[in-house]
Amino acid sequence: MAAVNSSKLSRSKSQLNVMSRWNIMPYKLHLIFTFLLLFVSLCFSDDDHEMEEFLKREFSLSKPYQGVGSLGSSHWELMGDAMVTTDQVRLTPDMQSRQGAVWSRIPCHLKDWEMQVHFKVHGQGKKNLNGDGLAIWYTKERMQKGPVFGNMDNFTGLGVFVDTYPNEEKYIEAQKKRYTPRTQRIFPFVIAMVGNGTISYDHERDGRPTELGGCNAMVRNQKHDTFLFIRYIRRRLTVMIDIDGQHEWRDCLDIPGVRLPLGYYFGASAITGDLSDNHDIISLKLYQLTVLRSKKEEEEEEQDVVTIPSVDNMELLRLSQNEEGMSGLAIFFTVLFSMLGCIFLIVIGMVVYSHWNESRRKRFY
Ligand SMILES: *[C@@H]1O[C@H](CO)[C@@H](O)[C@H](O)[C@H]1NC(C)=O
Ligand SMILES: *[C@@H]1O[C@H](CO)[C@@H](O)[C@H](O)[C@H]1NC(C)=O
Ligand SMILES: [Ca+2]
Repeated sequence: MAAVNSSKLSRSKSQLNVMSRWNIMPYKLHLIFTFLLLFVSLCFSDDDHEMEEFLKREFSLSKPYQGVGSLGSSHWELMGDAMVTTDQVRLTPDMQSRQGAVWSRIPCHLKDWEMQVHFKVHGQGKKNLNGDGLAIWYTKERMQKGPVFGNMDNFTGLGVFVDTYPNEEKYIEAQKKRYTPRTQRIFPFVIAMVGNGTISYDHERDGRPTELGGCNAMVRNQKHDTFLFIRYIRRRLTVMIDIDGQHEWRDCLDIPGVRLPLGYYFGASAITGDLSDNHDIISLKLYQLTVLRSKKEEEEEEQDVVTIPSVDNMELLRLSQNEEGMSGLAIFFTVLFSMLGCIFLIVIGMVVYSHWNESRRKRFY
């Protein structure tokens, strides 16, 4: 109320007053800004540790993609069917049997980082008549063609896949087997995988045997922007998505004990088969995260240098994922059977009541 009154007042007063109002504005703005910053930093801070982030241009790819794809003059190199336009790096067009990639030329030696991926998957195909998806990489190898979303199999490092086609579901359906709720997934589905050079990605099963975790993500043919965040702090891998146009991050997976060596390459790749889509990268932004470490932590990391990617307690991880699936199934059946039970009791009750009613009427007549 007071604010409205004062603004009316100032409008009726002299130029000088208006001037002084303008002098106050920046101060207010400043206050608001400080609060916003505080709020944002609170939201983004990693538990009890302070954290700062710096955009690293040499590991980032954004408009106008200066020099990308031309010889040697950029930090990024194109491969296969990938093409640069004014608005995006198109990894594949919406055509069959294409594959393309964009790879950083510089190995990354940052310990803690976050990759923010602005991407777009779109095409003419109807739902589930599109494919196959795109991948974001942090690997030892670069510029290799192959079956894993346009990259080589048995890769060494981290892959985060936006899988847009349910191969396993179609495969099981083709064998005329029933697809059970436990295994049912809604596609597109995002998963993460860590390879050590000898682990194969199982394309027919959408990578389930080797996945660290995942989530569904309706990213296809969206009018708003879609983002993927891959954060790696203190050997903890977190993947988040922002795909609803609400500028909110949604957790996708969060796994501690992910050991990734330094000096690997960032990249993005995509593939189409019989089914296709445009797979576009609009930007890749890499932030260095400066995480305060205690002396002890630093010493431990120096003694325990990672040379081969691995994930601690991978067996436990897989077990807990299966249990999660089972308990979901258990809940489903519990609810189903209790509902059936209720309906059964109600029907019995109605039958008994109507019999009792009839026999009572018969007694009267
Ligand atoms: C890679 O991982 C597999 C499965 O965890 C393991 O059997 C194999 O020994 C690992 N290879 C290397 C080189 O560490
Ligand atoms: C990947 O590794 C598996 C098992 O180690 C092996 O059977 C397969 O031939 C390898 N594939 C490629 C393309 O190297
Ligand atoms: Ca798939």
